[in-house]
Amino acid sequence: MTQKNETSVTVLGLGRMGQALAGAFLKAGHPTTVWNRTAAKAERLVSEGARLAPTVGAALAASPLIIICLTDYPAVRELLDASENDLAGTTLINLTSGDSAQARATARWAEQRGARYLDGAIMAIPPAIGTAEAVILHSGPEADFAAHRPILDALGTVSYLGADHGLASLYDVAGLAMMWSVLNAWLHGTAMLRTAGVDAATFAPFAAQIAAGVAEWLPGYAEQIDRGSFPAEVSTLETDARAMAHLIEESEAVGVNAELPRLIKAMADRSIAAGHGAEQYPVLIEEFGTPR
Ligand code: FVH
Repeated sequence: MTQKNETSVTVLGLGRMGQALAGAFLKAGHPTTVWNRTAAKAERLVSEGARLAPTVGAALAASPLIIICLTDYPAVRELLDASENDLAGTTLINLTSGDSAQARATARWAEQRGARYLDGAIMAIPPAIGTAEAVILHSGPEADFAAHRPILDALGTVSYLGADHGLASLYDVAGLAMMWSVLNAWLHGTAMLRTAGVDAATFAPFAAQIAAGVAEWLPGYAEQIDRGSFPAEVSTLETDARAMAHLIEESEAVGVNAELPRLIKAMADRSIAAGHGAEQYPVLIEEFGTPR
């Protein structure tokens, strides 16, 4: 069994991501114990020097730091609930994707079992793990993050967000909102241009330029949101709503899906009806912050 020294680490879950995580720890020279429900997935890692634990209990006992990366939180809880280990002195870092409520509930469970707990979110694909490109977010007690940071650094660009265990998951889904919104806008524009014979590859560099330009507006717009004041420095929401109407009309005219711009226009119209037409676009934060 792996010697339980300060730099040893256990990885529970050897799917695509878990294998990449364990591989990065091995490459950085950390004694690494692994466990997976389907043991065959450990073969390559064992050939690279990992120790395969025969049971979850043995895997938990092997290292002071346990990295968990399974399909989802119910799988994590099912696995950990079945273990009878004394987890005092053990830090669990759960890098499984989920939502903030699941992260907080798992933190409470871990604390009741005497374990230290950090939640995490991986914003990278498996081949990027172990490189600076891999962004890995953590939240929970800062002292626990600081204590294990030297080991976590083997995984990529790691960062700490705050004491609330739910923060890493919240940032994760906020990042997904960004990613899909940008991609959906590009797909919408591409669908329109294709009706005029312009292919996706021709539009892509123009679209990238627009996305980069819009990204530059974010710090100034963020200031407005944090101040709660939206003076129309460059445009009003009413002006933007007219442009949204053009987008809807053009989409309908060329025969592409107009649902997305209709949804955004409906939000702008509600905001204008509430008296915000002369303010600047980020005033829509009120609409985005209202459950519907
Ligand atoms: N792969 C990616 O690009 C993304 C990038 C962003 C973050 N995600 C999240 O990482 C978690 C794991 O994802 P994955 O890609 O490794 O997923 P799989 O290859 O499907 O492996 C799943 C592992 O979970 C094990 N497992 C599932 N259910 C159970 C259970 N009830 N008890 C024990 N283990 C369980 C599964 O075991 P096996 O099927 O091999 O026996 C795999 O080890 C995920 O949250 C992503 O959202 C990855």
